[in-house]
Amino acid sequence: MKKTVILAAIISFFLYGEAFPEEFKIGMEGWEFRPPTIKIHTGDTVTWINDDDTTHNMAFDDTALGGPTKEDPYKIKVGREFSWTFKEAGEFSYYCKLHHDQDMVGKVIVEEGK
Ligand SMILES: [Cu+2]
Repeated sequence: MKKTVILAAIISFFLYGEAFPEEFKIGMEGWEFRPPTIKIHTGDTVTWINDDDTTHNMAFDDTALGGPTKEDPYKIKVGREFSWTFKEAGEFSYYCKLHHDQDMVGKVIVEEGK
C-alpha cells in the first residue's frame, strides 16, 4: 500500500471513527475459491481473480443483493477478475455455476462497519 493511502486511512479513522474501505482478493485456483470464506466489513470490496487455466463464473445465492445470480452468473475468463462492494451486513454464499457439482463454493461474511 502506498504511504498516502495509509495516511488517508489513519486520518479517516480518527476523523470519522471508521475504517477506510478495504479491498480483499479471492483467487480461483484448482477449481476452488481461495480462501473459500472471508470476513469483511460493510463498504469493503472483494475481487475474485481467475488464476486457473479454465473459465469460471460466480453467482450469489442471494438474489436480493443485486449481483450476479444463478440466472445470470458473471463469467470470469482466465486472468480476468470481478469485483463487488458489499454495502449491507450478512452472510453471502456464492458459487461457480460451472463447477457447483465439484463443490466450487464460497462465502463472504460481512459485518457492520466500525
Ligand atoms: Cu468454475
